[in-house]
Amino acid sequence: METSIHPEEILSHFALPAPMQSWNRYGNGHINDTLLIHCDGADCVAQRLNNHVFPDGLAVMNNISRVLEHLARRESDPHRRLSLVPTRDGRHWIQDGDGAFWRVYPLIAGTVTIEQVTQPAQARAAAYAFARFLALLADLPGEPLAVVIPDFHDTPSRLAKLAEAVKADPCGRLAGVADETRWALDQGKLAATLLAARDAGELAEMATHNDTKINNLLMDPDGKTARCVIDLDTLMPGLTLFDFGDLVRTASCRAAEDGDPADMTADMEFLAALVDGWLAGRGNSAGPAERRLMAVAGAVITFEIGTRFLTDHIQGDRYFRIHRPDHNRDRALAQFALAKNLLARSADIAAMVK
Ligand code: ADP
Ligand code: GN1
Ligand code: MG
Repeated sequence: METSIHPEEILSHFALPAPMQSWNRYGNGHINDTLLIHCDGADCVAQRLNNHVFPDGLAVMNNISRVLEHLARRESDPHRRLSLVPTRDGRHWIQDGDGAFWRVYPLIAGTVTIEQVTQPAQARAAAYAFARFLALLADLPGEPLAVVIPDFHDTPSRLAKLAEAVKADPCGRLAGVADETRWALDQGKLAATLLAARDAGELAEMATHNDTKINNLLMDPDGKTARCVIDLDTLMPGLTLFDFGDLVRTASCRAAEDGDPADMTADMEFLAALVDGWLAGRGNSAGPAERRLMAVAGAVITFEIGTRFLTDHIQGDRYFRIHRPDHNRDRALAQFALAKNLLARSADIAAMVK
């Protein structure tokens, strides 16, 4: 499934801290190509932005530069914030022959990313860090961020895309996922929850991260203290509950995103820690609607990502990188199981918020 990558020429355009010695693939992202670049004493992380998923790479890079510049005014310690390695001609990116954008970040050494939460302290630290990140973005000067993927967290429109894929069934895969697809197509009310509150004027859009998976956070090696929010490609206007919901999706459950559906249950201690960390980080900014809908945001966003995995499975795995046949189906079934479990726990979560 891996595309072949030849970074040497591209990287020669960046003002790396020292000459590149070697490189290897890095991380577990589903969309971009991420490489660890070994340079004498100061490693870097280089990424090729997927230009099918992000057709306007310039808008992505402008959003990221603006936000990093803004964050740098608040956090001077380079070990606690992301920055971009400039190109030799003073830009922050290079386009390759296919038009894809490349950028390089200094590696923030002495940090780890976790794929799964194992202790409540990690969940609390992550929720606090992502919530603080939003607080720092709240006074971003200038125009709103560019919309780099329209309707990214528009769950009803994600559901409509599933319905279209079902109609076309281009790979004849529908029969294998008929029951789960029928269940998903019935969830219009759940899907509409967050946007309905936005449309009713109860929730306002602001700059949000939109991909707050637990592995998009660098932590201290103890795995309990958050250091730096990363993976900023999906920065754009959104609802804070998209970020809380996506974090609940990946940080409330001990199993991986593609785990056995029977293991896709939320841990009550992790949920309580997520709620606690989020409210501490949001402070007075979390209004009544945000607090009320925290109870269901995890279920909505988990359902939404499940819908996207299922759509991609039916369409022949065109969007998310897969590592085995039927991987997107397995991810979808796991996410739907977790969404159902989170829904069943919404009254408990509401009680935690109070
Ligand atoms: P992707 O889009 O592939 O998910 P990320 O930006 O999340 O890309 O990077 C993938 C992984 O690489 C992260 O989970 C993290 O482990 C590591 N990583 C990325 N940037 C840095 C950095 N600046 N310093 C240290 N580790 C990093
Ligand atoms: C993708 O690139 P990565 O792996 O951080 C996806 C997210 C999904 C996530 C599911 C641009 O994130 O929206 O929630 O997979 N990113 C994009 O794991 O679609
Ligand atoms: Mg990532």
